[in-house]
Amino acid sequence: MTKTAPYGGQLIQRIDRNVNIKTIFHEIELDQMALADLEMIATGAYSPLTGYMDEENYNSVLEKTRLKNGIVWSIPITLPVDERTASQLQIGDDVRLVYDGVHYGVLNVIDIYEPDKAVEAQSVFGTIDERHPGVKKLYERPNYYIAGPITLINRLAQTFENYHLDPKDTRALFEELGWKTIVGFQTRNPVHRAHEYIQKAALEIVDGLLLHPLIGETKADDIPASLRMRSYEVLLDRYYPKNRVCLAVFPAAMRYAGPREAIFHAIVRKNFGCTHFIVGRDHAGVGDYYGTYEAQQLVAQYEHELGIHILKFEHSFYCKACGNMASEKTCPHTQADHVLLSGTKVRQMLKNGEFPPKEFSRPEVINVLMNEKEN
Ligand code: ADX
Repeated sequence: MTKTAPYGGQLIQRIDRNVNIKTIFHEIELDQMALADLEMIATGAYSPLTGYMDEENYNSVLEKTRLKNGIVWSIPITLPVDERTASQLQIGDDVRLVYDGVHYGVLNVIDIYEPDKAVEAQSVFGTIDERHPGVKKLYERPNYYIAGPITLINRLAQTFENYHLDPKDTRALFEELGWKTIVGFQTRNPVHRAHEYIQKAALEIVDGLLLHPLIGETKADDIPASLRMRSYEVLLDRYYPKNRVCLAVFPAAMRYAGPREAIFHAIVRKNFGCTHFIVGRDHAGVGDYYGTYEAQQLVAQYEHELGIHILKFEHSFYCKACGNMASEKTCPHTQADHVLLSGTKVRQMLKNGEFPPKEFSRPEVINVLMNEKEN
C-alpha cells in the first residue's frame, strides 16, 4: 500500500458478482450519473461512503460540508427516483439497480426522502440559476431520493480499456513503482500548455503524476472524452517521462460545483492513492459563477482535515517576453505579452478550422482535436 490511508481509514470494496437477484422484486432505473456513482462507491473511490446518502448525511453535507459523523464531505451522492417509484418502496426493501436493461447493482433501502432542490442548489453550486449546468442537471433529475448501501454485481463496460484502474489498482501500481509521493490531476478539458506546466511543476517535487481525466457525463459543449484521452496519449508519447506518469480515467460525472467539487476531487484522488492534488485556476468552474481562486480558498479551509496536500497554482500562461510558461508569481510583464485564450474561444477556433497558437496548445494536441472523429 502507498503511504496515504484511504479517506476515512478504509478502502471500501462492495463488488460481489454472485448476488442472487432473482428474488428481488423492486427495480430502479439509474441515470448515467447515478450509474457512475454506483461504480465509484463500490470500488472505494468515494470511501468512506458505502451507498447513496440518507437524509441526515445529505442535510449535513449541505449545511456543514460534513457527513453526520463529522468528516468533511462536500458533494451529495444521491439516487433520485420519481414519485411513483418512491411510493412503491419501503424501508428494508432490496432493489435491483438497472441501466439500459442491464443489472449493475443492488441496494438495501434505508431512507426515502424529498429534497429541497433550491436549498441543494444554493449550498452545492452557490446559485439557483438554472443556466448553471449543475443546477440544470439537479432540476432535471427526479424529485425523490432513495438511500442505502449498495453492492455492484456487474462491472460497467470499459470505454478506455487500458486506462481503467480502480483505487486498489492505482495503489498497487504506485507501490510497485516505488512512488511515495503522487500528485493527482483532475481535468475535463483538452490538455493545453498551462495544464502541462502545472503538472510538470508539481512533478518536480513528487515521485509520480496520476493524470486522471474525468470521462463521465459532461455538459454537451465540453470536448468528448475520447478526444481528450487521445490528446493525452500523443502528448505523453512525446513530452513526458514514461516512468513518472500514470494515465488513468476517472469515470464519475462532472458536477461543475467549483469550490465544493475541488474538495470532492481531492478526497477521491486520496482514495486513488495520491498524496498531493492540484487545484489551479477556477477548478471545476463554469461561466462566471466562481471567482478564479475561490476553489483554492475553500479547499485551504479543510486541507488539514483531508490528509492530502493541495498544490495551488496561479493562472498560468505563455509569456512572449519571458519566452516561457509563467504566472503572475513569476512574470514581470503585462498582459500584452501573455497568450491567454478561454476554453470557449478555443472551441470556436477549432470549429472554424483555425489553429490555436502553439504557445497555447501543443500542435500534436490540436491535430487530434481537429482531425479525429469522436469514438
Ligand atoms: S476542471 O473543470 O477539471 O477543473 P480543466 O480541465 O480546465 O477543468 O482544469 C484542470 C485543472 O487545471 C484544474 O485544477 C484547473 O484549476 C487547472 N487549470 C486549468 N487551466 C489553468 C491555467 N491556465 N492556469 C492554472 N491552472 C489551470
